Amino acid sequence: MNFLSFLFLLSPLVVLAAVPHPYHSPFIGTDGTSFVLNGSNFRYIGTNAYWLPALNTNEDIWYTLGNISALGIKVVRLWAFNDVNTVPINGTWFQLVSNGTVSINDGPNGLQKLDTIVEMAEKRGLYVILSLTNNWYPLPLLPSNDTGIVPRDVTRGTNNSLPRNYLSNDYGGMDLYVREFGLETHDQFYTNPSILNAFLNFTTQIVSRYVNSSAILSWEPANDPRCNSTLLASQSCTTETVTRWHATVATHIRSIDPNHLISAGTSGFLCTGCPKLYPLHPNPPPAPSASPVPGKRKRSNAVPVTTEQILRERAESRRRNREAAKMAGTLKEDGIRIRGRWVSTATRRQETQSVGPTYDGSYGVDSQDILNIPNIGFGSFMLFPDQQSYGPADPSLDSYTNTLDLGIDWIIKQTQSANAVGKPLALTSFGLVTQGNAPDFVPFNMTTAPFAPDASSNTNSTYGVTNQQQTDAYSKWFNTGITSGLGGIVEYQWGQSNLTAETGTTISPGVTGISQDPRTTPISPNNDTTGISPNDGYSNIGNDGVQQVVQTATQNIAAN
Ligand SMILES: *[C@@H]1O[C@H](CO)[C@@H](O)[C@H](O)[C@H]1NC(C)=O
Ligand SMILES: *[C@@H]1O[C@H](CO)[C@@H](O)[C@H](O)[C@H]1NC(C)=O
Ligand SMILES: *[C@@H]1O[C@H](CO)[C@@H](O)[C@H](O)[C@H]1NC(C)=O
Ligand SMILES: *[C@@H]1O[C@H](CO)[C@@H](O)[C@H](O)[C@H]1NC(C)=O
Ligand SMILES: *[C@@H]1O[C@H](CO)[C@@H](O)[C@H](O)[C@H]1NC(C)=O
Ligand SMILES: *[C@@H]1O[C@H](CO)[C@@H](O)[C@H](O)[C@H]1NC(C)=O
Ligand SMILES: *[C@@H]1O[C@H](CO)[C@@H](O)[C@H](O)[C@H]1NC(C)=O
Ligand SMILES: *[C@@H]1O[C@H](CO)[C@@H](O)[C@H](O)[C@H]1NC(C)=O
Ligand SMILES: *[C@@H]1O[C@H](CO)[C@@H](O)[C@H](O)[C@H]1NC(C)=O
Ligand SMILES: *[C@@H]1O[C@H](CO)[C@@H](O)[C@H](O)[C@H]1NC(C)=O
Ligand SMILES: *[C@@H]1O[C@H](CO)[C@@H](O)[C@H](O)[C@H]1NC(C)=O
Ligand SMILES: CC(=O)N[C@H]1CO[C@H](CO)[C@@H](O)[C@@H]1O
Repeated sequence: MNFLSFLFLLSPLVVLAAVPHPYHSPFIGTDGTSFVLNGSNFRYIGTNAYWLPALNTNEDIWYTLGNISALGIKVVRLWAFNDVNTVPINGTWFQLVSNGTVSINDGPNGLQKLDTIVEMAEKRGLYVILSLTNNWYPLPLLPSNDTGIVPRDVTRGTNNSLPRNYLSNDYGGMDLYVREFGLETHDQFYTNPSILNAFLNFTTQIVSRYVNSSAILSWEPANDPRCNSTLLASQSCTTETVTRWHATVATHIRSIDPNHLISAGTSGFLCTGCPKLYPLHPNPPPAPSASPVPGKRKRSNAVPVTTEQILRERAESRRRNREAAKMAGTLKEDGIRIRGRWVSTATRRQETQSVGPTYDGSYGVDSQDILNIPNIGFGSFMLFPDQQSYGPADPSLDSYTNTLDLGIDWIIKQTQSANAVGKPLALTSFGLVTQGNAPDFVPFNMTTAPFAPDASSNTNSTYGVTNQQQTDAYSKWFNTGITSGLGGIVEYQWGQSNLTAETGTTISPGVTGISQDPRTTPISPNNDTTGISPNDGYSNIGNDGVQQVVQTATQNIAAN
């Protein structure tokens, strides 16, 4: 903002118009570690539906939002980016990034799709979290042919494929910019001036459309930003690279949009030993003396998560679990005996001495430092045990219990970290792959489904948890999040049936997963023209238990 426009903002009339009283604003704000809406604390259950802009009709968007809202869900997180390097014959696309130049599609199959979603969300009383780019855009793609559709090669060995936009990692993103600008490393997305200019330009186009919409909960600069992706990072990428980029993008968004929150879109990785660009104030200043919000939580005096704490708590929990297993007679010894004395294995010793990649900055992400950037309004984290380890497994526990417990511990540590910064926190996506979803499961960094029946990589025909285990895990994680004070909990992800299907588009007739090729599968014999939403392994469509748990969580979080 230049000095003149700064003065202009200070004139009383403009201040009234642009910055309503924080406690009676139509926009969601924050107060300490709480979200605030119109004078009250706002806590929400949400869902992810990255594919909403790829639906074929506006009615489909309207009904999907209606079904979401009918469960009591208040927030939907989705992709506000859809980058291509060749204009596709049909389907949605937002931005052409090609050979170092960019142009934006604001037509009916472009940003007008997003306009429709935002408008309909507002009518349905829903709020959206809009991500502006993605860390993940793995290749290869199959070659495009005369259909103009560039499919993903999903099932190894068969060349079975899915249409563009079916998978969450098929919407362009950082690696597409890097390639099309003729560069090489993933972190050049964060540091190259031409890419930064193009990305800020795109950001301006999106953000300026909805400055006055009350349906925007927040702008998320990127989904799951890290130093590495399919393209690897240069040696110079550190947590400071990623933190600095967030500060730049947040400053830019704030210069366009004074109304909406800007959130960190990270997976929540912390770095207990990293230097900080935004160190915590040793004595936090008193909270602003605005009129208190009813039911507002007191400012927490939480301290950041430390290496010592993680190691101590892991050792204590192992000891407790070991005792319990001994009592129950289920203890599985995993060490070796030396002269009659029990000694744990070398791996175990090593595991108990390092905090591991989720806490040591290996991914180039320090979510605490990013959260403490002044223009970042709230923190976010994710929980995907099928794709990420959240700590060493405890040998006294079975693998499902380990998954559950590590998830619970991750949620609690994240809350502690955000409390230390003094800002709200949301779990913006979490999921567990079920046996039913396993054939459709494509990890974020891959274009193939490792557990598809015909995948050459498929060595585990029973991969995934049961529906009941998924339901129980979601229930426990929701409850942990609610009792530990999360502002929002957003499941991954919504599944919607009865969508309008058209051959050659993201929603194709008769397609129920990757076992069929939507480009070639003929209209089903009864000429069914409906389809279901994309499934990258986490759709909640096949498990009614999860739908019920989500609904219960919407009631519990409101009552808490
Ligand atoms: C905001 O709260 C006031 C009372 O505190 C209420 O009259 C008004 O209807 C609320 N506005 C909205 C949009 O909910
Ligand atoms: C849910 O979606 C179906 C179509 O799949 C639609 O008929 C129904 O009206 C929707 N429900 C709501 C509450 O919008
Ligand atoms: C890419 O741009 C450069 C100059 O900016 C030009 O020389 C080159 O021909 C372009 N390549 C393609 C494939 O358009
Ligand atoms: C393009 O792909 C479709 C679907 O796989 C196939 O039917 C068609 O023959 C292909 N066209 C060419 C020219 O390869
Ligand atoms: C998309 O393109 C394919 C191939 O040209 C065509 O068969 C199909 O009808 C198109 N679908 C839409 C919705 O335009
Ligand atoms: C898969 O497609 C690629 C590229 O079109 C081709 O080279 C390869 O032979 C195909 N493999 C199979 C098993 O069809
Ligand atoms: C910014 O976006 C506009 C609109 O699409 C485009 O015309 C322009 O070339 C872009 N500029 C840069 C520097 O990317
Ligand atoms: C990730 O990025 C860092 C920093 O550049 C690098 O040292 C490391 O080797 C990368 N890790 C992987 C798995 O590529
Ligand atoms: C993707 O990530 C998984 C889990 O971290 C890893 O096992 C796999 O090798 C990765 N695949 C690629 C293609 O990077
Ligand atoms: C196969 O998957 C199941 C369920 O996720 C798991 O319990 C089992 O350990 C896996 N087996 C192998 C060999 O990976
Ligand atoms: C489905 O459509 C085809 C072609 O339009 C038609 O020949 C066939 O009779 C239809 N089948 C049914 C069951 O309606
Ligand atoms: C409202 C509606 O159309 N519901 C249908 C959605 O699809 C399922 C399964 O195909 C049908 O059973 C519903 O009747």
